[in-house]
Amino acid sequence: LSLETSLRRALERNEFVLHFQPQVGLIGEQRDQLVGMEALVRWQHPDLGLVAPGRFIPVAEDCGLIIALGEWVLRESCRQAREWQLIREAQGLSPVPVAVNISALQFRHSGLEASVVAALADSGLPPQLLELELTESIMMQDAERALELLDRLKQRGVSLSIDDFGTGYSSLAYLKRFPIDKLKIDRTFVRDIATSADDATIAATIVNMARSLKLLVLAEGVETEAQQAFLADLGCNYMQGYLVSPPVGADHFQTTYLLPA
Ligand code: G
Ligand code: G
Ligand code: MN
Ligand code: NA
Repeated sequence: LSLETSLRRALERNEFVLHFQPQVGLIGEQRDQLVGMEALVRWQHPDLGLVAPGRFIPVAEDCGLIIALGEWVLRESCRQAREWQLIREAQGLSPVPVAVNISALQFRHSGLEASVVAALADSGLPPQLLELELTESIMMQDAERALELLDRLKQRGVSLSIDDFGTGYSSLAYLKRFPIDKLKIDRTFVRDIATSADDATIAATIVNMARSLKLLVLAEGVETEAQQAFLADLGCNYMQGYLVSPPVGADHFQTTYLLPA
């Protein structure tokens, strides 16, 4: 059986699951507060166990199955975020937005806007609680078309962030024109931030640029308190990484992060 056929079957058999990774404030009143969560897909294989997305997302992208899988991820993210919004509301807690990764093919596919609209409408999730993560290369590949699509998505009320920022090629002119809300600093720049002058400078430059463009900025892959302290000093708004938590299953996420005792 080819991996492609297995993936197609896995979708039919509902074998995909979402894990969630918390995003936490670094500075000001939001310091140490849960500010968001990133949804990350896994394949719960009957024999192989939990399969990481690095193993099947590229294949799904190559064979076009990423469109159907991406729609499932969008729908399930919205459904789960809405369920959690209602649970937290009953406890007097504020809602937590969910961030969803959008692949290159999904972004080029003409059905993306309709998929987003349908996932929001069917779940009842307010658009303000959905964030779409795109990479620089996805946005810059056909920047004029991207600008139009991003403007339409933005008008529908969803927020937009640039994932893995700093690893791709960004036109600063477009960065200013795109209706982006947030930059996510790639974890390769975060890793040696406290020990490498070059990486410290890159991170500081991204944070300063984000501030002058009035964008929020999140650091990915934060694993140590030294990295956290360094990023807080730079004025970085949020962090995500193993220091807080790896991506975890929905039940664990709910009991540990959404409904703290
Ligand atoms: O979850 P993990 O850290 O193993 O993710 C590995 C890679 O898979 C990351 O680059 C992440 O962006 C990607 N990925 C995880 N979930 C999704 C998803 O739902 N859609 C897309 N397009 N990529 C995903
Ligand atoms: O490309 P994207 O940023 O969507 O990928 C998220 C990936 O980063 C997931 O595979 C997740 O497991 C991984 N990740 C999350 N936090 C950390 C971290 O602190 N360190 C490392 N090395 N990887 C992380
Ligand atoms: Mn991401
Ligand atoms: Na990333």
